[in-house]
Amino acid sequence: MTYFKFIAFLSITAICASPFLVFGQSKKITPISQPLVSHIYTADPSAHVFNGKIYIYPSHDIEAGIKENDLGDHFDMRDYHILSMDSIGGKVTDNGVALDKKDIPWAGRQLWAPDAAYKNGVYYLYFPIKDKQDIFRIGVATSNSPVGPFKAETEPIKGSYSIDPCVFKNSDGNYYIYFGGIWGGQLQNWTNGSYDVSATLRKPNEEAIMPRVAKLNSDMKTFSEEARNIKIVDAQGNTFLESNNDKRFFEAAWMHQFKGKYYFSYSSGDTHNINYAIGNNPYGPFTYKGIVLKPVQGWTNHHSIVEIKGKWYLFYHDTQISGKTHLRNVKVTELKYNADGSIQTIEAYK
Ligand code: FUB
Repeated sequence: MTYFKFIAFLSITAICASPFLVFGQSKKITPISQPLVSHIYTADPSAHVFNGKIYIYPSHDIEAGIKENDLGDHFDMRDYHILSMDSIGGKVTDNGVALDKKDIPWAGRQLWAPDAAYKNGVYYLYFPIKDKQDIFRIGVATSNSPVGPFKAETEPIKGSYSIDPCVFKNSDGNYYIYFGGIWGGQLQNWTNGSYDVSATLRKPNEEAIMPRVAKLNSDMKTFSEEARNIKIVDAQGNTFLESNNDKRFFEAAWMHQFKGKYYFSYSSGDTHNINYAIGNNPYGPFTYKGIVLKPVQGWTNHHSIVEIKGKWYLFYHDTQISGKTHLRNVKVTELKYNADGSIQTIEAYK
């Protein structure tokens, strides 16, 4: 499905009242969960539990007045607000501005989906933003509080590029950063660590573009290696083609561990499922297993998966409040595993 068809397909559902009409039919559907906050627009929720409290690191969507295009220029976000809550279903606090674009020395435009990590008394905020040459890089900022304010390093992380960082703490204490996003996220422009401004998307019969991973150094601010490609494979061990839109990677990487296995999840092709694939170590390969979350209202799909007090939760977003692709709202719902470790697919609407 092309970008424009997909927009049309999903924007029909973009009615802010709930329940809302679906696909132009008179049938009403009801979201399974409600926005966590409604006083600001929030998206791309990376959730963590630090010291027993839940923190959500989202993008802060704004109406920047920029016309929608295929490169996502209309997602012109300028700061981050971190949300916190004591328990699922409890009061959600907006902790104010944690990092502003004006305080990132190398920043150009578009603060996209962030993530956070904690080590030895320091909180690290990882964020993608275009540099002054309009190339997406990943930056890091630090704070002694999980809600900031964060102080950005003076340069982006060396060797970083593209968008959607996810920082994962392995059971052995090492940290890994996963990243990448196609189209507006510029991953198609990067081959062997070099940026090619003229690179195009892959052809349908070519191998799909792969997300990236790098181990972090103990300083949490530098890569210990050149970023590696992550192989997502089918049950026979074959990587996907560009035309495998419902299986291949698009953006929104997340990593979590469950019963000793590594679950790599991501938004797919141009179908925008949240898929998952399982591997035996942080680098993969990861074998495709299925869908965590079906496409949501709005064009993007982005998530995090976190264990909180013995239950697992999916944080995600849709456009329930605004009905507009670039003005999203974060949500949470319970995620369940089957006895064999597979994840029960979530439909965001009934
Ligand atoms: O929020 C901007 C971009 O939209 C994110 O980086 C993508 O994952 C998509 O959600």
